[in-house]
Amino acid sequence: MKLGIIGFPASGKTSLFNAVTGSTQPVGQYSNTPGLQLAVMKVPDPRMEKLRGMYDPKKFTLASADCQDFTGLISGTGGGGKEIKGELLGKLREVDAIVHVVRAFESSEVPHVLESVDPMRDLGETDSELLFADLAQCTSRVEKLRVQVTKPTKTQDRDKKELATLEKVLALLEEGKPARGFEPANEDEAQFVAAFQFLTVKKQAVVFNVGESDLGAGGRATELEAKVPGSIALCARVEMEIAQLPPEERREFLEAMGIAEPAAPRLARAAYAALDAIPFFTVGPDEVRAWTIHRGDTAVAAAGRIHTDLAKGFIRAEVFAYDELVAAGDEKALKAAGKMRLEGKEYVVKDGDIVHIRANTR
Ligand SMILES: Nc1nc2c(ncn2[C@@H]2O[C@H](COP(=O)(O)OP(=O)(O)O)[C@@H](O)[C@H]2O)c(=O)[nH]1
Ligand SMILES: [Mg+2]
Repeated sequence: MKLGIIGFPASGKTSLFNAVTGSTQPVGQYSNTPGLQLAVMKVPDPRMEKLRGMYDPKKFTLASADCQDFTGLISGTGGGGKEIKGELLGKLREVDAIVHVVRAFESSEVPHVLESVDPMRDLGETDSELLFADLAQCTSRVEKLRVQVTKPTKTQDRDKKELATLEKVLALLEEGKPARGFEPANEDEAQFVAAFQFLTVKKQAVVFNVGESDLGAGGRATELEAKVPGSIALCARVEMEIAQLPPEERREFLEAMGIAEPAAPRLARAAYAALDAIPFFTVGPDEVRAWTIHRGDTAVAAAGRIHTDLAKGFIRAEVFAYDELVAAGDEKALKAAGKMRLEGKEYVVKDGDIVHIRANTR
């Protein structure tokens, strides 16, 4: 899973990035040199801790997400350095989901490019910058195709279909509507749109960055979360400070700040929900590991996540639910109770399934 963190200058992108990846990138730099930082966010899951206790594995591997902190991509003023922006936009087109950081904290020390704090305005402004980027790219492709289809080339039929599809998307964008509103009429249209990697098709996890005094229940954080379904509100600066403490001191600090859960698991949950992604687990004395798939994926797709050979030689999957394992006490008791299931290729893997793939890998 690849996540791209975007938002206004000084909205708290790097603070959040540091908080969830444990990085120590400088924050509060107004140079705004366009660029990209990359680090891995481990996805904490209490179920994984429990499994670690049960299996005492040699290796313990949480699910992870690649996080990219985009600097200078969103200007907040509609403009921006065109060339580098193009390259950065290309990188953003490759992410699975956008983490959209929105400033909601007041601070006289941190200037705002629009000189006032207004989260809903900024949310809209950033979305329109994405829309303009899609509009520009789609327009230039459409113009190119319009010329190309007049020539008798080998790809003429395909080009015509692509043109017809993109013209429909372009009409939406020109009305100021995101490309996600486009409903493909057939598989071809769906593929053309997918290949284009429209930014306004991408799923977003919205993160409101509130001040430390806004964290209490019923305060600004709660209010903003209610305004945008699926969003989370947190204080990125505090989260970053906590992430930089020694692990054994974090719990106490979180409690003192009235934070029920740190940023990483919350952001991961929001991103999983946006992408309709779910975790499944593999267990054993060698390794306990969490994997990420899409909801609705089958056992053979899950096998493919682990290794392509396991998908190719798939025979069957031994499956039980995490909850059943905990209820039974251990794997032996679970098996004795007949709760271990044998499933075929078409079985749809559930959130929290523990899966063992039987495959012919010779
Ligand atoms: N008061 C306050 N300041 C914050 C908060 N989050 C970030 N900042 C400050 O805002 C400035 C910009 O933060 P940074 O993470 O670098 O933002 P970026 O430009 O979006 O990457 C820094 O000086 C941060 O310390 C917050 O929740 N409260
Ligand atoms: Mg930054």
